Amino acid sequence: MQFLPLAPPGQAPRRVLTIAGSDSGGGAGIQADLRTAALLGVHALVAVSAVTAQNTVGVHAVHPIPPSMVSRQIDAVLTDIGAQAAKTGMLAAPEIIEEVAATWRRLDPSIPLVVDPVCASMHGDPLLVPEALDSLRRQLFPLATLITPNLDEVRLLVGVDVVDADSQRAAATALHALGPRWVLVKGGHLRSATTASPDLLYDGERFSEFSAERIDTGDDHGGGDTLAAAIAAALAHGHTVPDAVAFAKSWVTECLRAAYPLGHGHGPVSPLFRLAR
Ligand code: PXL
Repeated sequence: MQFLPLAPPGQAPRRVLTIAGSDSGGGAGIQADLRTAALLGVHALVAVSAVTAQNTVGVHAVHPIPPSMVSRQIDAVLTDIGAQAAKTGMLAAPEIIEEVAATWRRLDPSIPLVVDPVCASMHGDPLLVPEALDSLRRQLFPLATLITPNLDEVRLLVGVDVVDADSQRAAATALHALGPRWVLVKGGHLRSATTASPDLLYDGERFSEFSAERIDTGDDHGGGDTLAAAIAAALAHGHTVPDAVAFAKSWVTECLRAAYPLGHGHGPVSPLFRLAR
């Protein structure tokens, strides 16, 4: 695959701000974003929104960060360092989503914002309280350049059960009506897709499909975070949304191929393939 250009030694690389939760198991969330950012040669700025106590088997506890502390982190880094793109992951609570949206409107950083509407872990443990769905839909989606829900999140957000290409289009249309510039309905959990993993991108006018070989592994923890982080990194380099999605799709496919077992549950996808020996 073609990688993003690296900054020359001594010069600042492009910056991506991640607003996300910490996974103590080091597989998903901020830790996944940081790995992908580092291995793609972008500098990650971090606003921690929640701390989770979790391992490869499940989430044991969630501690949301006070909303004002989330906005203080965003303020601190954007007013000094600056970023060329941003992404959100686990936001945990409506108060945090509302604070992030208010901070975004106030700072108006005019940079692409990728919203990965994380609702639950792969074990089904909640990472967002149900009352927060409305804040996502009303406050954050209208500010998003791109939203990247998986099929479980699609069902929660717009009540569409995606089972085939037609319902995937209907879901993309319903999500686009909530205000984001682009929608990517990830097809990774599509039952009818056995050998491919089709993601559908929609901008209100045109649908485009992004397909990649389906990698059958139980070690796919952090796959969605890694995809959104790679999209943000490509956007920070000035790529268009379709080009950034195509790039990130091949990045996450390689990360799935390189995934490794860990603990007694699901191991993480791994960008470490980039350090090929
Ligand atoms: O993969 C979604 C995700 C995002 N952020 C955190 C997580 C998870 C999944 O477990 O733990 C902190």
